[in-house]
Amino acid sequence: MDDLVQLTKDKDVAIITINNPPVNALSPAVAQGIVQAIEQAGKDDGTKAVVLIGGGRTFIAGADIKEFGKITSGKTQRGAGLLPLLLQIEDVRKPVVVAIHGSAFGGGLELAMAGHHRVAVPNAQLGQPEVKLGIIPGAGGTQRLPRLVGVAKAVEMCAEGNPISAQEALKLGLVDRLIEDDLLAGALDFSREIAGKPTLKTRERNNKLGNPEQNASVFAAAREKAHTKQRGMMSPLAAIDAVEAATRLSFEEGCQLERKLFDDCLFSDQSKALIYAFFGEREVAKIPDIPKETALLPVNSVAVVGAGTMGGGIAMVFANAGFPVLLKEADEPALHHGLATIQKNYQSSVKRGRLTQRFVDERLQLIKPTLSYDDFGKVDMVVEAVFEGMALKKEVFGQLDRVCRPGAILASNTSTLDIDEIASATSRPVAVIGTHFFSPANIMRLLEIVRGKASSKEVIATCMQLSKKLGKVGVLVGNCRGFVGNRMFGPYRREAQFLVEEGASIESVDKALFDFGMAMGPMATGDLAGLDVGWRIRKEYRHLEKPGLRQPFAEDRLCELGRYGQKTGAGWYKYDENRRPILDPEVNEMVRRWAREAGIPQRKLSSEEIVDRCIYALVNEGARILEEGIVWRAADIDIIYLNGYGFPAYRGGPMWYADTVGLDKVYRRISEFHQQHGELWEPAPVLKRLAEEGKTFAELNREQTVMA
Ligand code: 3H9
Repeated sequence: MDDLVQLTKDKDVAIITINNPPVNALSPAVAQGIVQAIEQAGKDDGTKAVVLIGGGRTFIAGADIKEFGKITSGKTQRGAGLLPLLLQIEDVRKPVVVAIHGSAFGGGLELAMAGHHRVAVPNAQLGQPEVKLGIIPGAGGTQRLPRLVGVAKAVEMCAEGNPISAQEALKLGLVDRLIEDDLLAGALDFSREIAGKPTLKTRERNNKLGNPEQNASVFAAAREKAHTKQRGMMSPLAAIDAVEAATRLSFEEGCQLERKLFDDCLFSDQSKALIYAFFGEREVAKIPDIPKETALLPVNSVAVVGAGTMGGGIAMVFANAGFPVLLKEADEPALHHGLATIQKNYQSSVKRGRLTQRFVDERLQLIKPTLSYDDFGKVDMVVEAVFEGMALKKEVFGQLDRVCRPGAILASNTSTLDIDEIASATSRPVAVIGTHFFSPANIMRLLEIVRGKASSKEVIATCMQLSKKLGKVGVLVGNCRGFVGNRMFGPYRREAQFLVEEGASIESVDKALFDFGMAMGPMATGDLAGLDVGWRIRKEYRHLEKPGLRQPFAEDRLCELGRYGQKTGAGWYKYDENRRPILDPEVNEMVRRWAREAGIPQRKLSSEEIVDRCIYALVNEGARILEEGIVWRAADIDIIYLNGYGFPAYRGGPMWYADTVGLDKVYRRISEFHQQHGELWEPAPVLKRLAEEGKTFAELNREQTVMA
C-alpha cells in the first residue's frame, strides 16, 4: 500500500483514508490500495468495523478520467476493472461504513454503494455523472443504485447525470445518516452502533426493483426524455438499458451487460469528444503567459453601464453571484424599462422553479439603479454594455476614466469592436479589457474575455478568476473583429444563406444542422438574434468588402421588407404569439425569384453538403484564428462553440470535430469548395500544413509565444 491509501485504527475500528489530490480520483492504484487495506482489516481480529473516508476536500470524484484516453488509444492494457474489487469490499465480513464529504461521483459512488453503510455531511453531493462524459457507470453503478434508491430515481441519476444532495440521498436510502459535525467521529460512532449486526450486501437487496408494468412506463418515459433533452447522445440510452437490465437479469448478468454497454460508449467518438471537452473546459483557464501566482485585484462591487437586454442580464449575473451592482442608464424611462425586464426575467425563473422568491428578493436588493456616475468612484469594476457603436463606447470610457478609482477594472461588453481603440479613450489602457457576455447573459455559460494590447496581467487574471465566481466559462481571446465566436459565426451563417440562395429550402438547411446536433439551425438562430443586427453591420462595413466578391443578399432583402426575425413576428420564418416558428412558403418563393434575378444557378443540395459547407466554414475560420494567435489552442475555440453557440458537446466543438473527420479529408473538401465557390473558401495555410503532415488541431503546438 502506498501513500495514496492509509490504513490506521481507532481502537476497534479500522480507518481507510484515501489521499489522491486534488479530487481523490479512483485510479487503479487507489482502488488496489483500498482493497489491500480492506483485506488487512478483514484479517485483523481486533477490528470489528471499517470506516472508509476521503482525505482532503472531497470523498472520490470518480474514476481517473485521464485513464480512459490511455485505454482507448491502446496505451494502457486493460485490467478486469473496478467491478471485482468492489465485490471484494462488499464480501468482507466486517461492516464497511463509507463516510462522504464533497462529492461521491461516478466510481466514487459505486465504491460507496459496495460498502454496507453510508454516512455523509449535509452538503455532500452524490451522483453518477458518467453520461456527461459519454459513458455510463462501469463498476456496477447501474445495478446497485436501483437496489438502493429504486428504479425511477436510478434511471434519472444514471441517464441525466445530475447529482443529488446528501439530504435527498438520506430520504432515498442511499445514505443512512447525516453527520453534522466531525465526519470521521460520526462515522466511527455509527460503525460501533452497527458492528456485530448482520450486514446487508447491496447486490442482494432486491426489494426496490419494482414490477415489470411500473418499470416499463418508467423506462419509456426516460427514453422519451433522453431523445429530446439529450438529443443525439448515445450514453443516456445506454444508461437506461443498463438500469433496465438490473430489473430483468441477475446482478452478475446485469453487470456483464453494463460492462458491454460501457465499452461501446467508451470507444465511441462521442465519449472521446466529451472527455476532451471536460479537460478543455479546465485547460482554457490556464494562460501560458500569465503565471498562476499573478496577483488578483479585489472585486467586491461592480457597476454596469446600460440597462438594455445585455446590461440588465449582466447585472443579474453579478447579483446572482452576490455582488452589489450599480446599474446606470441615461434616462428614467430606459432605466425603468431595464429594471422591469430584470424583474420579469427573475419572475419567470421563479415560476419555472429555477429560483426561489427569497433568492430573487435578495438579488433585487443588490441591484441599485442610478442615472448618474456619482457612485462610480466606489466600485471595483465597471462593465459597459451600451449600444454597439465605437463613438458611444469611447465617450463612455472617457467618462469612466474620469470617475473611476485608480486600479478599477474597466470592461466593455462589446461583441465586435476594437478593444484597443476603446481603451485609447482612457488614460489607463492597462485597466481596460473586453468581457463579452452572450445573450441571455444570465443563462449562457460563455464569457469571452478580450485581451487588449495593454490589458495588464492582473486585470486578465482577475477576470478569468471572476468568470468562475459568476458561474461562467471564461475563455481568453485576442482582439480582432468579432473576436472568436462571432468572427467564425459570420462565415457559418454566410454559407447557410448561400445554400438557400443556391436552391436549398430554408427548412432543409435548418434541419440538416439541427440533425447534425446544433441546438438550432442557422436560419432560426438568425431570426432569434435579429436579422437587422447583421444587416446594420454589413451596411456600416460595406466599404471594406472586396469588389466582385460574392456576398449573401437574401437576409438584407428580408430586412428591407421589415422582416427582422422573431422581434417583428417574421424573418426567415413567421412566428405566432408564443414565438413558435411557422414555415412561410412565401419566403422560399421570394428567395427563388431573387436568386434567378441574380443569375444564381439553382440545384438540389444534399444535407451532407449543407453540413459540410456550414461546419467547414467554421473550421477554416477557426484555423485562421489559431494561426493568427487570437487563441492559444484549438480547445479555446471548441469551448467557445460548446458554451456559446449550441454546438453539440458530443462532437467536441468544430476543431475537434474536424480532427475526428481527419484534417486531410477536411482540407480536400475545403479545396473543392475553393474551386467551386472562389476565394472565400481559400484553405487556411495551417489547415493545409497539418493535413499534409498528418496532424490534428489538438496536436498543434503553438509556435508563437505570445497571443496576438
Ligand atoms: C467514472 O467514474 C466511471 C466509473 O463508472 C468507473 C468505470 C470503470 N479524474 O473540476 P475541478 C481534475 S467516470 C481525473 O477544476 P472543482 C480536474 O481535471 C468519472 N481528474 O474542481 C482538475 O485538474 P486540473 C465520473 C479529475 O472543485 C482538478 O481535478 N466523475 C477528475 O470545480 C480539479 O477539478 C466525474 O465525471 C477525475 N474524475 O470540481 C466527475 N475530476 O487542476 C468529474 C476532476 O489539473 N469531476 N479532476 O485542471 C467534476 O465534476 C469536478 O471536478 C468536481 C470538482 C465537481 C469533482
